[in-house]
Amino acid sequence: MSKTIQWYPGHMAKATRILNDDLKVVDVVIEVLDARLPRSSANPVLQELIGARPAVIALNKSDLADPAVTEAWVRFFEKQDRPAALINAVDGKGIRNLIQKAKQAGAPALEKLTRKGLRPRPVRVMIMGIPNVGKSSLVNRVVKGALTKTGDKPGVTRGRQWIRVDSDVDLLDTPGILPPSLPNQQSALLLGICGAIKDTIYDSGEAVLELIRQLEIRYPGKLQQRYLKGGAFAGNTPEEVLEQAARLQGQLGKDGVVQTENMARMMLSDFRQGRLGPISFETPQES
Ligand SMILES: Nc1nc2c(ncn2[C@@H]2O[C@H](COP(=O)(O)OP(=O)(O)OP(=O)(O)O)[C@@H](O)[C@H]2O)c(=O)[nH]1
Ligand SMILES: [Mg+2]
Repeated sequence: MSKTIQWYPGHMAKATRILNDDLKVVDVVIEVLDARLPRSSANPVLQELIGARPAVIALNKSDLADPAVTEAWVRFFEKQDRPAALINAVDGKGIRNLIQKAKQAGAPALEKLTRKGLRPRPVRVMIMGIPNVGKSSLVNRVVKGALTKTGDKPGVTRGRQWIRVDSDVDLLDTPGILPPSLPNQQSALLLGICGAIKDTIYDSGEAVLELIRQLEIRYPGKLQQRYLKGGAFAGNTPEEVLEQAARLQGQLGKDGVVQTENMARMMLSDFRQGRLGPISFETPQES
């Protein structure tokens, strides 16, 4: 794609400044990553803000990611002394473990307070991450109430609110922040496919071709199984695969012309609903 993706809205710059202020009273940061994209869903701007503060990584949407790959990511981060936990913010899997790790990470800061003779208080945990990775879902799941607004569109959370979880933990949800620029076009498309960038901002035609390219490399046979009943694709290029899938799925216009746009929408939607099975786009081994 030759056109530059213009996707850094002004509110993100403002939100970044607010985050920086809020961070001053925070003991621990939980950085929420998309388990399917732990590299591309990490925001270097947030990492810079977090600095040397204790942090725990939450690999969310683990239900949509390849379990073996997610496990490998947890080991990868922990080897770098970065505590990590795989979670599912919707059904609650792994959240107890995550909060436990956050408490552990915050313990030294609280001990310091007691040594100074100050009263013990809950550990203050800030949830950070790019849009749509499931920060609010995580907070909701932890407090088991619908106190925070969640949505299936990136950029739903704008305000800030501390939530007392129990006598040990306070949580702060934050709005999703994207870095002002992405390392490369592929990362941008994968973030679009996984829902972190608004549909209107990236080229969904390019995105579906990238999805096909990735699946053919990482999970050969998956697309054939779903759209070709196990048969082989006649073509090799992503464009050919898309066109053949459209034909075989009966995506034809009145004049019999294949409707690849419909097929593209269907594939993206199938992927996002997890109907193509668990998929990871990034592994710790690849640099
Ligand atoms: N399958 C699956 N979906 C999830 C999971 N966590 C969150 N979601 C979905 O992802 C979408 C975004 O969730 P939110 O919690 O609103 O994400 P957010 O990070 O708060 O987004 P912003 O506030 O816009 O930055 C919603 O449709 C959630 O239901 C998960 O673990 N698995
Ligand atoms: Mg939110």
